[in-house]
Amino acid sequence: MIWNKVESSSLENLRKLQTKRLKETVKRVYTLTPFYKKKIDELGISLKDIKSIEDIVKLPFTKKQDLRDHYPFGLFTVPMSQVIRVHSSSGTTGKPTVVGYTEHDMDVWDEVMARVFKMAGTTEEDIVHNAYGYGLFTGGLGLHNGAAKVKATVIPSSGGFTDRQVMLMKDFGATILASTPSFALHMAEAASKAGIDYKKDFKLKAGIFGAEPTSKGLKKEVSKVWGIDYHEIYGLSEIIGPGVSCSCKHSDLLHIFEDHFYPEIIDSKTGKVLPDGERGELVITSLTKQALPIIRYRTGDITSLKREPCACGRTMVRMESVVGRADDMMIINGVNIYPSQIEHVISQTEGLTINYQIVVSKKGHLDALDILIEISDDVMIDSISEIENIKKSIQHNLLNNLYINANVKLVEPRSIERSVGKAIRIIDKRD
Ligand code: DLL
Repeated sequence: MIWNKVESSSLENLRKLQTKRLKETVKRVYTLTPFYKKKIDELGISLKDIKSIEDIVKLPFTKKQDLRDHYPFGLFTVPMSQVIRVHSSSGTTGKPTVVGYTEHDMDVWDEVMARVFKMAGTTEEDIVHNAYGYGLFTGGLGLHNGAAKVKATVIPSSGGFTDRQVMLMKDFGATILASTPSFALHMAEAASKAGIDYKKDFKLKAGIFGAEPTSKGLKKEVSKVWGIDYHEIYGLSEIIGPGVSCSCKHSDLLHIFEDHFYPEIIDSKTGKVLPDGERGELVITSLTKQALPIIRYRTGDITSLKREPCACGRTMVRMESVVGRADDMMIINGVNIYPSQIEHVISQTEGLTINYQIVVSKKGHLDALDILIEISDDVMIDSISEIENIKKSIQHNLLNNLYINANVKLVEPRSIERSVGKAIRIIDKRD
C-alpha cells in the first residue's frame, strides 16, 4: 500500500521538486536567521549560486551545537504565534535541543507518518498499540498522529507498565505494535511469564520499531517471537521526529522521504560527500519545514544510501539501518545520552570527583546503566547513610534532567583504572 504517488515519482520529477524546495528553504533561512546569513556569507556564496539540488554541497553544515547555541527558539523562522508544537531531545550537556512546528510542519509530519503506517499495511480496521513515550520525545505523538491520519484506532499507552501494556494489547486486540525493539522483546517476555499464548491470544500482524540501534539478530528475534512483520522506522527531532524513513515488507532498507528530507552521506572527518553505497555520516536538509528549517544537518548516524529500485514500487532512495555513531552519543532504552550530560550532573554534586565510568549492559531485553564515581579525597564521608544520600541525589538528578534510570555506585578515590591515552569513560557490554 502506497499512501502518496509522489513516493514512486520519476527521478527527474523528484529532482525538480527538490530543487524548487531547496531554493525556497535557502531563501527562507538566509533572510530570516542571522545565523545562516552569516554562515552563507562567510562561504562567499549567494542565493543565485543555488540553481539545482546538486548545489546543496556548496551550503554550510549545521550541527547539534548550533541549535544549542540558539537555545531555545533562536533558529526558528516564524514568530511563536505560528508555532503550534514544541518537542525536544537531549543536547550534549544540560540543555535539550528544542524543535518547533507550524501547522504546515505538523501536516508534513502527519503525511510522512501516514506513509509509514501504510508501508506497514495499516488500514482503518487496525488497532495500533503505541508504546513510544508521549511527551517532549517525538516518538509517542509522532506515531500517534500518523496512525490517526490513516484512520486506525490508536491506543496511546506510552512507555513503562509492561504487564498492563501486555494485558491491554491482548484485551483490545491490537494488530500493530509501535515501540522500541527492546521494549517489544521485554513485553514478549512479560507475556510469556503471564502464560499468554502469542498465536492464540494476540492479533498482532506488524510492528513499527525504531529510535535505537538494532542488530539484525534482535530484529529477527522480535519478528519471530511475536510472529509479525518488522518495519524499521528512523528519524530525529531536529529534522521532524520519527518519519524520516521506514522499511517496507520487501527488504531491510529504509525508504527516505526525500521529497521532504534530502539525504547526503559524508566522510565525518573531511566533510566530503561520499558516493552511493559507501558508509559515512548521514546529513539531512529539510526541504519543506517552516518553523525550524535546517540545512545539511549532521545527524551523527553512520549509514549508506542505496538507489536500486524496490519491489514495492517506491522510487525514493533507501538507507541501510544505522550501523553506529560518529560521536559518543549512547541510546539507553530509546533515550539519547551523551557522557558529557552525565558528567555535568556529577560535577554539580559536592564530595565527588569527575573520575567516573559508565557501564552499559543488558538486563533481560532492556538496557541497564551503572555509573561508578570516585569519592573525592578531600571529603570525609563516614556514614553509610551519607553515601546513600549522595547516590540517591545523583540518581534523582539523572532521572529528572536526562530521563534515565541509573544505578550509581560510589567508589574509593583512584579506584577506577587510569588509561594512558583518553580516559575510558564508557564500557558498553551490549551486542
Ligand atoms: O528517536 C525519533 C524516533 C522516534 C525515531 C520513534 C523512531 C521511532 P531523537 O530522540 O531526536 O528522535 O533521536 C534521534 O535516535 O539520530 C539516531 O541516532 C537514533 N535513531 C532513531 N531511529 C533509529 C533507528 C527519535 N531506526 C536519534 N536505528 C537518531 C538506529 C535510530 N538509531
